[in-house]
Amino acid sequence: MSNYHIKHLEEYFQVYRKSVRDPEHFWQEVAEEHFLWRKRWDNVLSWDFSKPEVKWFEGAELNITENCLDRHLRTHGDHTAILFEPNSPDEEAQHITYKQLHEKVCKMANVLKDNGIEKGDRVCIYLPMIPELAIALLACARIGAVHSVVFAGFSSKALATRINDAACKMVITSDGSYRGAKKLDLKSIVDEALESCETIETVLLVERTKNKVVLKEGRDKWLQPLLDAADSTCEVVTMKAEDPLFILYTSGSTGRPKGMVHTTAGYMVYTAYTFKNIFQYNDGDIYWCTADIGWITGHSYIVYGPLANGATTVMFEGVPSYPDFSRFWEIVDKHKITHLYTAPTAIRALAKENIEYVEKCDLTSLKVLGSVGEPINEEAWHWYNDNIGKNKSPIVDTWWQTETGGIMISPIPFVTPTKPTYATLPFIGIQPSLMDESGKEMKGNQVEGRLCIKYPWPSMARTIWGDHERYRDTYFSAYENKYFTGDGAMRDEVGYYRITGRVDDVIIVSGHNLGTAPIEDAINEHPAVAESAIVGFPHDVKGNALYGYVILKEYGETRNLENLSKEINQQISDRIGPIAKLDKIQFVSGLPKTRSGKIMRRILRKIASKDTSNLGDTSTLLNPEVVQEIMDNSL
Ligand code: 6R9
Repeated sequence: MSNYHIKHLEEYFQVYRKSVRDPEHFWQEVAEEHFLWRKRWDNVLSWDFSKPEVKWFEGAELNITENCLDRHLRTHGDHTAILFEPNSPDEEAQHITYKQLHEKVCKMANVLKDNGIEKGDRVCIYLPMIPELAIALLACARIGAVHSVVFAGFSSKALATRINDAACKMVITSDGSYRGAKKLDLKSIVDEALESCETIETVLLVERTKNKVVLKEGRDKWLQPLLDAADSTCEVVTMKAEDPLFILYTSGSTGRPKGMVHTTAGYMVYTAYTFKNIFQYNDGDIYWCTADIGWITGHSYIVYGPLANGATTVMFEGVPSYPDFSRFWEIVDKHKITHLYTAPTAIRALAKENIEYVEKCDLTSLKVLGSVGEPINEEAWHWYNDNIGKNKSPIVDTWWQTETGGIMISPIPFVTPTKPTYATLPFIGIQPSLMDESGKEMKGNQVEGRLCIKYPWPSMARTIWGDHERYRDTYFSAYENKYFTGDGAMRDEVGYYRITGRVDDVIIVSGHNLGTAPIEDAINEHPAVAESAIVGFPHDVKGNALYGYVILKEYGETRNLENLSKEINQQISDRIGPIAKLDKIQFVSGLPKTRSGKIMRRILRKIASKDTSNLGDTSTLLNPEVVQEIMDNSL
């Protein structure tokens, strides 16, 4: 029996049991039947969570682009691989076939090689959502270079930190980017970043907005002429199963971003297998994930997972509100989208607008809807289900993380009965467990605890770039022999999981993970600021918004506090990016602290959420009087 495509609930349970009883045998079968290998593995899995060390398909050799491109040429060469929808609806969409994509990737790979990029070198990609972004990832993968995509909304400082952390040799960027009515000047952000980066030898520039740019002699080159001159075939570099494929940064609870390292074989097998089943993708379907490739969702479910399955994957350059709030639904109508995978924050933003924006479009092509990035609230779930899915397209609420590489808990559409706000059942091969405060695993149903995973799965991150110890401390030290996710979850009476949110110092704003520490660091760098604390509070579109409590060096200072708030937000924007700006800033004389000097965020969170009826135990506070002051002046 082929386990590749699950079609009934009974089959899910059967395959799940098999995948848990004998994971090695199960994944070996999937790997054998559905992928192209240059050399077979010697060993399916070896692992030790105490080190932690995890190796899948050791000894195998392959190239992921051969699986995403070359092997489809014979059967799918003229099928659309990437369907590009530009920012402006007036600009024509592009249908790039597998044949064309293969050629474009080969050319780009040759340009990278001509510019000194070799296997193992790190290449930073800082591009808007244009086809060159996907092509750049694949070109790196083809020659074994490790790509490090930085979301093109990050500031120059954030970009520089990431370039330096991975010691990248090259940046691929563009003259600019379109975001709705705005035009952003990416090249000067890169120029500014590179003032503090020593490892970059070459900058390749895609022309997109025709912004005026200054080229730095000997470093910066326009990409197009190089592509035009490049050879259109490029032999793949054979990769070992555990060779790194990419680095992708995610926020942590300390200031430095964590460069999660994903390797080749396991990542390929798991993203391809999850894509096929969780979206029930069939030939001829048109699949659209609205994420940006700058995040893991875009890596796994715009690029690698869909292409490994020979699917048509849509890349959208723009935003849901441009030229108006009908844009998403117009794209669905125009391209006859069958699968729409988006985020709760987008759903909430669009649900607030006039329903006519939806109703004027024909959405009958839709078959499956997806949600990712944060818990989807009941109201948004129903709006999505009723108005977009018309009660016939199942919603897959997919829980996973940058660190997990692929979807971990999710319904399978038409297979798993859905339940609003529940990510439902673990995917094939995934063994979740809920832990109580004392570190004991909670057995049975109707329990709530901290979500861990107790057995390796193929696409898990293998380390943090340059800091394996931090990898161990962050994910494998809280509970012995388990991967700790940082999320809380409950398991209902039938074993369905509902993710309740982060239990650490990460706050999810509009689906973006933000660590409190880097934002506080950015605020504290302002000369007038002595100390600060950031908490999240509920926001009806963003899910959470940020509330900052700031102590000034001279409290009661006569400076204009409004201007100071603006300066603080500007500072955050410069250091991290506009996504991390604070919605509210309250100047306080002190912060509630424990005797050991720890800020009691629990109290600040309650005040920010206007939930002050029960602040819990404040007796351990060093300075309980400050709580009343903060409440009295709360915004
Ligand atoms: C894929 C992605 C990971 C964090 C994760 C959790 C939250 C993601 C969710 C969800 C509830 C879902 N999260 N999907 N919470 N339901 N369906 O988003 O990766 O950016 O690393 O974020 O996002 O808190 O721990 P990443």
